[in-house]
Amino acid sequence: LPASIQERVANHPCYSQEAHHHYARMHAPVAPACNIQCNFCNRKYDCANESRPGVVSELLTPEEAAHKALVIAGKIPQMTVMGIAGPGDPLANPEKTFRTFELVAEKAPDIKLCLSTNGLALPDYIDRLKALNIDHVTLTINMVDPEIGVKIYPWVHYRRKRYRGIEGVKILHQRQMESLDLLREADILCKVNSVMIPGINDEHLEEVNKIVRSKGAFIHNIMPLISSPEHGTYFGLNGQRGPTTEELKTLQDKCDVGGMKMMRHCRQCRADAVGLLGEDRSKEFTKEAIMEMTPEYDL
Ligand code: CLF
Ligand code: SF4
Repeated sequence: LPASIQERVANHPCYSQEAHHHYARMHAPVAPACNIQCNFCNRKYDCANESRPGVVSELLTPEEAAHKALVIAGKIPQMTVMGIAGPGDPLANPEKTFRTFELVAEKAPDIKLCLSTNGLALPDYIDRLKALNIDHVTLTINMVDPEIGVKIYPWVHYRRKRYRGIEGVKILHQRQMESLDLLREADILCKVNSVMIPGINDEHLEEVNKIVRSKGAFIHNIMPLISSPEHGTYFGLNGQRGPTTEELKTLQDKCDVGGMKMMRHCRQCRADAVGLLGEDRSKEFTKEAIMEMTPEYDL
């Protein structure tokens, strides 16, 4: 990696395999709404854009989230990144998401801001992301072929209208491709997450990998579908299984052909995760606990 890029990822635990041993992140669960429907999602739980589906996060207001970030920055000095990753899609909740980023940028400018989104709304907000100096954006891209997308997305809500079936998927696909281009042009480091769904997109993800690589993505994170019937997702109820560890690794190896890094250390964090990847300290930092530690911050 060129030194200039090395420097930009050196303390981001998701963008650098090395960094994840030393640096922590926190998620601000401020974004409940979503603008699409995924067949692996049950809206009561966290978004699979990033977060472990099937866990409920405690929603925060932007002020509560910024307060929490300041408290945690004091308690966990290795906490270098605050990400917004759910529980829905952050850019389907633009007021809450941007208010949180703005408060943290103002009060704690050293914390890196990070965003994870399905990309549908991103082209509308690229200028605001740039203005906030956001250097890390994750797009969840599960297909580059709408015929495959219809098996994953029953509908898409775009500009006040709901589009079902292929019509909606085409809009999502076009906006995701545009988002990749805009992020590259803005020189924002883009991570692509893809959920591997056996029998649906498993054989297609190599193609997704090629396209996102050609569009300048920095790193590709292929994550296994987690679908258990008790979470009541469409896929779970219809017996859709997730990939085995072996299947996942085989696909990641096939995609690991140079030109773009493959992420292999993702822990599919909760939307309210706190700590090193794989370490879950969210219970230590509930709203109540935070108030006990430091009741007030001048936000
Ligand atoms: Fe959070 Fe995501 Fe930013 Fe990381 S998580 S918004 S890029 S700061 Fe990381 Fe967690 Fe995997 Fe995400 S291990 S789920 S890739
Ligand atoms: Fe659910 Fe996330 Fe998909 Fe929205 S983008 S439907 S919150 S998994």
